[in-house]
Amino acid sequence: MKTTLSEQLFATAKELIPGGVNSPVRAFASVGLGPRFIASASGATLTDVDGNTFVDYVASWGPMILGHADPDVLAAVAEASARGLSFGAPCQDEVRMAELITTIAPVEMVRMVNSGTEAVMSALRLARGHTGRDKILKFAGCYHGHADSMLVKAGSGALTGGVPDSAGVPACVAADTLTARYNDLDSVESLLKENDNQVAAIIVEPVAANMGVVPPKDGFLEGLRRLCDNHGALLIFDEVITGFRLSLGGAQAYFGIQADLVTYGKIIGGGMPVGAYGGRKDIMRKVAPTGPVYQAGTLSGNPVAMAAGLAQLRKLADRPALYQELADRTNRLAEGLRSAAAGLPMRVNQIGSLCCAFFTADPVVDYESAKKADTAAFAAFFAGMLQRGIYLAPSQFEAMFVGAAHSDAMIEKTIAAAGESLRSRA
Ligand code: KE4
Repeated sequence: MKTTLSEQLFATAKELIPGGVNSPVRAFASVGLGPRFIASASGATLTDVDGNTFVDYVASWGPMILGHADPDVLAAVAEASARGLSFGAPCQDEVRMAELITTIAPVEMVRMVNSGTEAVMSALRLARGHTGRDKILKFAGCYHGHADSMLVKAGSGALTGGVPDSAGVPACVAADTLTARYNDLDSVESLLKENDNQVAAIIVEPVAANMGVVPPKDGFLEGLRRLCDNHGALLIFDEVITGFRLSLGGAQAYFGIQADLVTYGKIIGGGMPVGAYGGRKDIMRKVAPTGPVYQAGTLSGNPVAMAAGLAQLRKLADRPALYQELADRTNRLAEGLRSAAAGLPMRVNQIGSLCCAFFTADPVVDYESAKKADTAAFAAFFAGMLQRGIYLAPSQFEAMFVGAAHSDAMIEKTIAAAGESLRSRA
């Protein structure tokens, strides 16, 4: 496989951009390869600058649920762009976006921002402002973006790099972040009791997808709801990944649990930089300019980004059956990977259109069990799949994202490539 131009671009990039990338996990460091620089994408296919094509399971880390270069999304972006790129004033599509999100998802009010990180940091500040409390409880291995208080036992790229805590986070900030064990309600209750009346909120990925994919055990989310109510803390669902992916109403609708605040990103931008936070009106009204919690953004609600997000969300809202189709297709993928790995230490977790192959013989139910995965074995698998035209996330601790553009033939090609990759190593 020719990789000349990617290698040349990476060499130049490393002189000008930290690690040659604008987001760490893209550097392929944990899989010991150089990244492929992508020239174009369409449907579920990526084409790199050397002309190699891949079936793409990164999907821009989740946004591209309809597939890359969706014609309706592109048309909406072109039409909006022709009317100007940014006004710094309210526009009609911001109202349409708020109407659509509050109609299809269980939130009463929403504020648009520019990334999932910004959505999370704003929701945390709002929770603290609303409750008058300082501490936040998160879960080891969950990733909520790179706001200081969230880079404590974080997942995703922070975990991939083997550094779940980050330099530069003041001890006084980290001290207000409590870390519990995912799927372990006792660890949550003991922290709430030890920090009685000090915890503003529990923030959780309702499906953990940044330590690989780890679904909630039965009763876990319900238990968090009960513990928050009993201790006067808010429940924040970080739905940057699960929002509009697990179901049209996200994890709240999928599991039937009402959070107090929810964060969104990825899918709601249709590929453009968009985040959002929302929830109960009595809480959201505390956000400036109607309340004392300040949050702002030059490009928040950008008209072109709104047009892209609206086009994607409208197509999803018009096609509710897609979610079962994606779940069925992802289930077939998961079963195929399990068969391909027969006899090898591999556990495949799957829920909805999210899937992850862990190189471990034991069940993966939290950060501790996820960390037991053999990352060297994953790296070898990743390389074998890449060679066979399958583009996975370059980390054991990320998800495979299945979307509408993944055909049955692509799923079967992926399963066959997995069998060959695993046998070539065995
Ligand atoms: P962004 O700031 O990257 O838009 O969103 C941060 C974020 C918040 N919450 C959850 C649950 C997330 O998964 C993310 C970001 N996800 C990672 C992939 N696991 C983004 C990829 C990257 O960092 O390059």
